[in-house]
Amino acid sequence: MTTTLITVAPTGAESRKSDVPALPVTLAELVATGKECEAVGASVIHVHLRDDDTNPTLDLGRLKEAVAALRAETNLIVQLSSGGAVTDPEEDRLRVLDAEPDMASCTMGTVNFGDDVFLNRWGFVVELHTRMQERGIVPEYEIFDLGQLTSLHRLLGKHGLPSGGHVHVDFVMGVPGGMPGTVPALAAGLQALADLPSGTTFSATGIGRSTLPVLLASLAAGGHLRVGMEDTVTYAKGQPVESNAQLVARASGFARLAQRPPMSAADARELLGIKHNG
Ligand code: KMH
Ligand code: ZN
Repeated sequence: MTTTLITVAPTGAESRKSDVPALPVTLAELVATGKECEAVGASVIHVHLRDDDTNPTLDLGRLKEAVAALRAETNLIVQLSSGGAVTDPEEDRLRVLDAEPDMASCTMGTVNFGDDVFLNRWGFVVELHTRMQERGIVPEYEIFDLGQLTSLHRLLGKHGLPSGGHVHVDFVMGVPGGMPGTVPALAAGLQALADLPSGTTFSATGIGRSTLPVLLASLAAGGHLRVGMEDTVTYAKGQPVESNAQLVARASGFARLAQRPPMSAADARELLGIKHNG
C-alpha cells in the first residue's frame, strides 16, 4: 500500500458542545470542517449529526441535508454513522441508510461503552449488512473487540461480500469496555484479519490517549488512519484540539514521513469499491 486513506470523524455523539467549544455541530460547521480536512488529506468523513440544541440526532431530513451538502461542497466520501448514540433505537439506526450515503458504519457486535452498552445484536448486524448490500452502500465494519472479527468472518460467510466486493474494517481501540489501544492488541487484530477475504484493508483509531500510539502502530503495519474529535479532544497533554483539521494535518504529516502520503478521494473510492456519488 503506497498511500494512506485518512478518515476524519469530526463530531461523534459523546462530547458535549458546552465542554468542547471547537466541536462542529451545525451543518455549516460540519461542511466547513469537511472542506478544511479534505484540504489537508482526508478522503472520508464519518458523520454524526446534532440537533438545534447540539444533542445527537438521527433525524432523516438532517441526514439527507448533510449528505447533499457534503457532496456539493467537498469531494469527500460520505460515511454516515449507523451507530448513533448508545441510546438510539435500532429502527432509527437502520433508517440512516435511507439518506443514501456512499458508506455507513456497521459495528460487528455489542460492547460495553464506558458506563453504557453499545448494543449490536447479531440480527441487527445482519439487517444492516444486507440492507447496505441491497442499496449499494459500502460498509465500514467497526471492530471494538477482537471477537467481532470472528463475527465479521461469520457474517461474510453466511451473507456474502458487501457492495463493491471489498472488505474494509476500522479498529476502534481504547474504548473503556473494548480492546485497548496498544500494539499487541492491534497485532492480534491483524492476525485475525488473515481469515478474512484477501485484499481486506484496515484503518485504526485510538480513543483519547491511545490516539498517537494507535496511529503510529497502524501506519507501521501498513494500515490506514481515522482521526477526529469523535475520538480525541486533546491534541497533547493539557492542550485541547483546536480543530479537526489540526488532527488530520498531523496524521497526514506522519503518513508522509512513513512514505505513504494521504490517498486521494478518487483512489479511496476505487479502493473501497464505491460506485456512485449522488
Ligand atoms: N457513538 C457510539 C456509541 C459508529 O459511529 O458506528 C457508536 C459509534 C460507532 O460512534
Ligand atoms: Zn461514530
